[in-house]
Amino acid sequence: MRVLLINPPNCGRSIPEEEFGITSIKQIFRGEPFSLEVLAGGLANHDVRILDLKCEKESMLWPVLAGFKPDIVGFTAVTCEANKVLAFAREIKSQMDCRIVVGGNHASCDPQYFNQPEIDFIIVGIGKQSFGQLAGKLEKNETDIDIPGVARRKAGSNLQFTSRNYSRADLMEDNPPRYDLVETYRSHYVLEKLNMRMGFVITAHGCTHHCSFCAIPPTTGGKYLLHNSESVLRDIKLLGDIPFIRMVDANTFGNPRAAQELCDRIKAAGIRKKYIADVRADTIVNHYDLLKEWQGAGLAGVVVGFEEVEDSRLSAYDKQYKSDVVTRSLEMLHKLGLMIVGDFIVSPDYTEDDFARLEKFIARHKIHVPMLSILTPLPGTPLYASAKNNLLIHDLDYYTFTNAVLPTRLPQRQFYETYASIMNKFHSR
Ligand code: B12
Ligand code: SF4
Repeated sequence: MRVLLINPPNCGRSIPEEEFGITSIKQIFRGEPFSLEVLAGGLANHDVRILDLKCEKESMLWPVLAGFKPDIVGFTAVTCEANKVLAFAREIKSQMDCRIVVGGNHASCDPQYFNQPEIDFIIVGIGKQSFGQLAGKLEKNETDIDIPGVARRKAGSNLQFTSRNYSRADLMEDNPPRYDLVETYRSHYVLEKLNMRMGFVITAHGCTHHCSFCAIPPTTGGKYLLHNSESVLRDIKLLGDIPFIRMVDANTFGNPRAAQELCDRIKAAGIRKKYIADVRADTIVNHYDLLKEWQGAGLAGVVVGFEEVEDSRLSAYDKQYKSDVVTRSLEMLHKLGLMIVGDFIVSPDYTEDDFARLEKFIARHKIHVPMLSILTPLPGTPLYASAKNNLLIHDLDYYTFTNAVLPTRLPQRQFYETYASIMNKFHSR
């Protein structure tokens, strides 16, 4: 089968820009559409292409469809991309005969959203194995599509969904990601500040924790699924001379024993690359020596979801640690000399004092790259269940983490101006 996998363009709308003319709140990140490369790895018997509309002009979609004539078009989408993907799917369905499949973070958390006539199948959760099985059945024109993890629309009724029990079999570790399918886009995937080429590798899916705002646990049914170290090593090598590796796990080093084993194997193989990993603050505090070992293997920086500096809010987010862990982890990271990307959540109920406290904290602890996201209840998360009746904005185009979709305590203009001024201060340094 011909399968076209599409990474949607950068999506999202901005209240600060539309309402108050504040144009500086832009979080443009870059990186390869790794989920699609992973999926392509599970489609070995098919002719697969990847179209990255974050690199190409949107208008390229049509000539590519006309030239390739796919039997299956697969879209990935986070929440703020969901509407755009539905619009593309509608247009494609009106112009050609093909099956449209959607997967990714939003489909996993809120599959019902894609219960639309233009979508044929929705893959819920990590999708390498289930998508491969689906493509196999479609190729044989089978009509009985009863595959765990695959939801489908039935005319006039709700989604029909075969539930699943996630396991390591879903990872299909013998099939590596198809890095080759994005070769033409490689020059776009750079770590901008350092102008360094960057590649993605994953060592584990899902997370060991269940923070209330987080959209990761639904992708694996709450499980933490580890790759074996051999397959990770293989993927690092497949990236050839790319010098910088972003480990895109939501929680790298979540299994310290496995993390140590991988570190030992990277050292033994003599691989010389730089790594950046997402690590929990309590992992840093409890496993300082592990980080030190990893630094010896090339770890250059960490992304840490500190989220908050106040105990009551940390506890409301179900982070499972207190603010002293945040400060201790920062001391340890500075002692090691690692680059620190610190994620913080700005709650819509922030006062000027809260903003000032956060700003002071970031400056005092010399966090190199602070990232400030506005608390956003994503459908499918525990936070959404508790906050949905208070939502001011339901249009998912605004679910970019840079808009307050819940009411702000400060007047909106003041909220956004304060938020923007802190971001600008840190990012202009
Ligand atoms: C790398 C990354 C990016 C990259 C690359 C993404 C890309 N597609 O180009 C960049 C930097 C561009 C990016 C951008 C953004 N990101 Co981002 N990103 C990630 C990150 C760190 C890793 C994603 C990844 O590669 N995972 C590994 C792959 C293998 O797993 P996966 O994506 O879950 O894919 C599996 C399944 O979901 C499924 N699947 C996925 N797609 C499809 C498609 C089909 C057809 C099928 C069948 C199955 C399927 O199968 C895959 C393989 O098993 C995640 C956090 C995380 N650790 O997961 C955040 C994450 C996905 N990003 C997030 C967000 C919010 C954003 C941004 C809005 C920016 C921001 N403020 O953070 C923008 C969105 C872009 C835009 N404005 O439109 C959120 C999404 C939450 C949500 N539901 O909205 C996440 C979860 C992080 C978080 N803080 O919560 N991101
Ligand atoms: S925020 Fe981080 S630690 Fe919490 S559930 Fe999500 S990935 Fe895991």
